[in-house]
Amino acid sequence: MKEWFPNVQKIAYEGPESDNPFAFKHYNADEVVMGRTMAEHLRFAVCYWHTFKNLGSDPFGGDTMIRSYNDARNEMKVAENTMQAAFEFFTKLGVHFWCFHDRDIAPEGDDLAETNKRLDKIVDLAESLQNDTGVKLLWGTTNAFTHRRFLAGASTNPSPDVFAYAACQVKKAMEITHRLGGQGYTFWGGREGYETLLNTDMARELDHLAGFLHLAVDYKEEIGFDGQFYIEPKPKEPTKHQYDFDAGSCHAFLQNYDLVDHFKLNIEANHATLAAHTFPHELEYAALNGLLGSVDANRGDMLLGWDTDQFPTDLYDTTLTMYIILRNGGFSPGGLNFDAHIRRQSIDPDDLFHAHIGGMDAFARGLKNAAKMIADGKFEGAVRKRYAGWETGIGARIETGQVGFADLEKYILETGEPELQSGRQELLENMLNEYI
Ligand code: XUL
Ligand code: CO
Repeated sequence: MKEWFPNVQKIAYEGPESDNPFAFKHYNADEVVMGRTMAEHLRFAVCYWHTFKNLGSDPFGGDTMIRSYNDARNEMKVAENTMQAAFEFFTKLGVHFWCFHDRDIAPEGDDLAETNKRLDKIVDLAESLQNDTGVKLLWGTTNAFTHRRFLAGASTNPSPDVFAYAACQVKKAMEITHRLGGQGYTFWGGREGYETLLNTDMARELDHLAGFLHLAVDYKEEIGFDGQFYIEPKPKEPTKHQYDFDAGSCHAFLQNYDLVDHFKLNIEANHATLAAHTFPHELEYAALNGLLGSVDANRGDMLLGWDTDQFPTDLYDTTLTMYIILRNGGFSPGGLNFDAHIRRQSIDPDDLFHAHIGGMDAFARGLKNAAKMIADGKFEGAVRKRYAGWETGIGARIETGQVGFADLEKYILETGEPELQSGRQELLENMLNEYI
């Protein structure tokens, strides 16, 4: 069989002393950390759209990357070659999962029937490659935002015909995800949002979005798909205001529309920072509301205000991410999907390997750091100490609902000015540096 990445062999773990750029220095798939292997904890996935379909174009210029699998005369041949190349890449990298949008893997035909036929053909190939390699589908999704029919959104489009078209697409994408044994299905809001309230009936659009998701929940049941549904928050881009703004607004929306039992969140690092939150903030909020599902691992750029989708290399982020995930029992059936693309000037296929190796090593270090932080218990101890006042006396009586305002007034009149304690932020930050 043709090799699409002949320069690169299977990536092995060689340890921190290695200077081989095509080896892992920290990610050792079978190494056990806190009772599970690194592979079981981290559940890395490669995303199809950035890794194989993003060829470096930006708003100012076209593609910069030349790939042998794109060099075929017809679009379906390109799609087949790309799928072969993708599974070679997954296998050489040693990731166990992948993620895709329907339109990443097969080009649209002249009408929906032809488009679906093309998808089925490529899914046949994907299924046999999954069987040959053991690589599994973390989640599937729909691209209902690139085609011009979706210029004003999919389920929130003012046109019911566009709503119906999007439904057909999600129906089919759920079917193929199910067929490929997908462990989840993601709804990212695409163009579900608005540019100006002057032309937008927000109440109606939100009702339609919820109605659409209820139809998806019904269809999930109908076809017996038992994967996890995810909503992926993002505050802006492509619309000025995306309805799934952040974890908090998604939570409120899911509660309002009686959907909260059917969804978890897929938290993306760069979407968190676009919402002016930190990535750990979004993870923690999701976790404490039972919504921590999966992660789109990437990072933004402090100096650029858009979704740069860079590969994650920040050890503070990976450490704090894994600290939250480990303390919440891990994230199966979710995982760490590299929703990231290499920079426009990184034009070689080798760069795809460097990027993923770096991201996997960064998360492996984050995992080990977090495991050590948990074992040492220093941070947990500091937080426990800070809130110790709630364990006994007046604190316990407030928490258990035994006192009213009048009781609290009496208490303060008796005890006087509250005693204050330091937040010790600098000390805790110094302590964190010792783990990085
Ligand atoms: C867009 C984004 C998407 C979703 C899948 O910003 O993150 O790639 O992850 O549709
Ligand atoms: Co994403």
